[in-house]
Amino acid sequence: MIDLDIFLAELESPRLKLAISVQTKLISLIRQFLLQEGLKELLPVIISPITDPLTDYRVRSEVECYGFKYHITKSMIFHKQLAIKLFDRIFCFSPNVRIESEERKNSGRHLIEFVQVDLELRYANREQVIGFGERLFSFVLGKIAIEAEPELKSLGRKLPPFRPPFQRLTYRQAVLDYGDDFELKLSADLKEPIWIVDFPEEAREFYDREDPERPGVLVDMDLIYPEGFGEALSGGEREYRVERIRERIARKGIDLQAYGIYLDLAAKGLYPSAGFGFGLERLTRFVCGLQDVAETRLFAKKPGIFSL
Ligand code: ASN
Repeated sequence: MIDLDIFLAELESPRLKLAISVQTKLISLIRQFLLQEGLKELLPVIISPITDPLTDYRVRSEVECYGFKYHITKSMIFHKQLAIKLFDRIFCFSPNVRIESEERKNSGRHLIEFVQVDLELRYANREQVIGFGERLFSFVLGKIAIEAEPELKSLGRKLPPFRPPFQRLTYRQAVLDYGDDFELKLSADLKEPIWIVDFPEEAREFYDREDPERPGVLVDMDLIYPEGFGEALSGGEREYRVERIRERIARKGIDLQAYGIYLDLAAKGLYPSAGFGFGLERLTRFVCGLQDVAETRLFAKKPGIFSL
């Protein structure tokens, strides 16, 4: 059952009003930066026969139309790889649905429906997208501190400085220093963001490119927010050669047929590329200094909780 009182209180919440006002400005700044950089904005794909496998490719929501089965987008990764055939640099404000485990209900960082700013750059390598991400975050965070000053003041938020280049830590080192679940502990120790690079193959999806010189190590990265806010951004270089993609899918134990359409398209040729995505609600949470990502949007859906 939906708790109508909680829902009605949300519609009168001054804090939510402030957060959404900041978010509106963030959306405008992100778009401004990306358009200035010459990226084309794609409209989001909501349903498709292919979507990101993520942790378990069988966990996905489906809709049936005209006898065809579509999946609700978990991320537009494959559409990004295809779209850069038309334009060399693209982005999208992409709504994603991910059926997270109920244990994540109170993580403060998970919503089953969220918006990801997702971008891809043809022929780019990791170094270039890291630089691009640093410029994007510095631009947006530098400007929002000024443009949303009244809202941030009312929320009692003082943003920490963002001075790129940010430090880097390998995944291996992060695990050695903080343990397997390093994200939050590391984040809590940080005063500035940090890049985590070189995820092992088993920690990521099949589309992140394997380093040819270091088998099992991927040419990818995450950006971690400081002050305990956790992951900001995730991305990397992509595997674009169909044989290697097929091998990686098989190594994951995924049924090749589930990605048949993607493999057939990849066989026609994909460009080398790199890109990343970042959650808009998580960015809003960080900028506003909020406890819970559910405080950044109306109709927020936490894992396991039925809501509007
Ligand atoms: N957007 C991410 C990327 O570009 C993929 C994801 O959301 N899982 O790598």
